[in-house]
Amino acid sequence: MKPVPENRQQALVDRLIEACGGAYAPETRRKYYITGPQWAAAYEGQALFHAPTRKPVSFEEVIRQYAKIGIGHWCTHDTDVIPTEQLDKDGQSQILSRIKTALRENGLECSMVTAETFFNAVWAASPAAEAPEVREYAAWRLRNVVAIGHELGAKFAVYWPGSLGYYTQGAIDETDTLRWYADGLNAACEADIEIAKQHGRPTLKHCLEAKPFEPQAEILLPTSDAMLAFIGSGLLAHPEMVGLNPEYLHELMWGGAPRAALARALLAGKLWHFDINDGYRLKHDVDIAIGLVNPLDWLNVLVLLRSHNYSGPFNLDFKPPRTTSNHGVFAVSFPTAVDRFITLWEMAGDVISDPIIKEATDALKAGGGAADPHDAASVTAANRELLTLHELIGHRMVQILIGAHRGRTYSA
Ligand code: 3MF
Ligand code: MG
Ligand code: MG
Repeated sequence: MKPVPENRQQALVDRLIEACGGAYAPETRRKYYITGPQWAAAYEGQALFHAPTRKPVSFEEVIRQYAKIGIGHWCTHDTDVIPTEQLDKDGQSQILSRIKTALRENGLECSMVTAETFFNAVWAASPAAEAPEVREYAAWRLRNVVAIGHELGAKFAVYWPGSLGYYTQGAIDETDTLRWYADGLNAACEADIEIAKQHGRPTLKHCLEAKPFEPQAEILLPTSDAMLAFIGSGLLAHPEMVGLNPEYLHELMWGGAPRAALARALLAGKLWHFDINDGYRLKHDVDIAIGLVNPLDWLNVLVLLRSHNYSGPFNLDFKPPRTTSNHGVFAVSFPTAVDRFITLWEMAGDVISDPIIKEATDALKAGGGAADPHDAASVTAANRELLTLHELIGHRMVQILIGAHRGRTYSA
């Protein structure tokens, strides 16, 4: 092939993505509770070792492009859109009114707001630092995020306490830090109760998001399970207002099974919001888009969520790779992420209604009917053949994933 001149590359990408087929119409995509973060689309490719590879994108452009793709909800950190020094000032109200205009003109809703408590230098020692003025600043930021949420019509507030930890052990007392962190969340919930009353709206659902490492060396609430224990610790004034926003990759990062972590959150009644992406076990936060690494695991996750009627948002918290251009972010990255999600969600429906999986599962639950349930040998023998069905179910899941259940034949 001859070199492809720069001015023909976008057309090539557009033609090939069209040729891939399988794209859903924007109206179909909008039927799913999919939310698009400002920060994901505006990510310029920078990181600790990386310079940006893309140009900045305004929130107006992100909202317009999400509308075109069929992503019906938008979410943001306070400082993605409002410069830190303008928070709770005139600049904030002006930006909020521009956001509301952009959302209205494009038929999008703001689903969630989140506080940036990890980027600014003020969080060097976390939002629950020893110095009371840092904690007062954090409480003020959280209260302001709640106010922004109500102003924009959001239903959820998310908190990722990425700087709640340390680089060197022994410098802080973890129990103090956790108490102080709870004080910040309590301030957010108290403010929410007041502001919700003024607006005649329900209070927000406050969702904690855990990540096991990054950016600190040690994180005090590293997993969704740690977050559940924290919610139940007695430190929160309104534990009923606080739930979870697990992130798929964050659970994989510590070596856990995302599906099992989600099951524990479901049992606790705290699975309220879900960040969807992909990546590798026991690696850093690569934020690859859903289904590009672990489609079978993702199918399993969605079977669990469909079986338990999860009805919260699916938040596209991934990062378009640095190799993707500004054009590619909206031409390839977001539409294909959405379409893989929808495909896997629909396949999860196929799994749940698959007669083979259903019969196998029912048989396993019926058991073999041991003559003496207090005799190990008799119980073991009664189930010996049935238990082969576990592997059969695994095989069937793969068949459904690759379409082989429809009777694919190969020339061999
Ligand atoms: C970091 C994350 C965050 C959180 C966000 C919402 C930048 O790994 O996942 O995204 O999702 O701060 O609270
Ligand atoms: Mg993440
Ligand atoms: Mg996240």
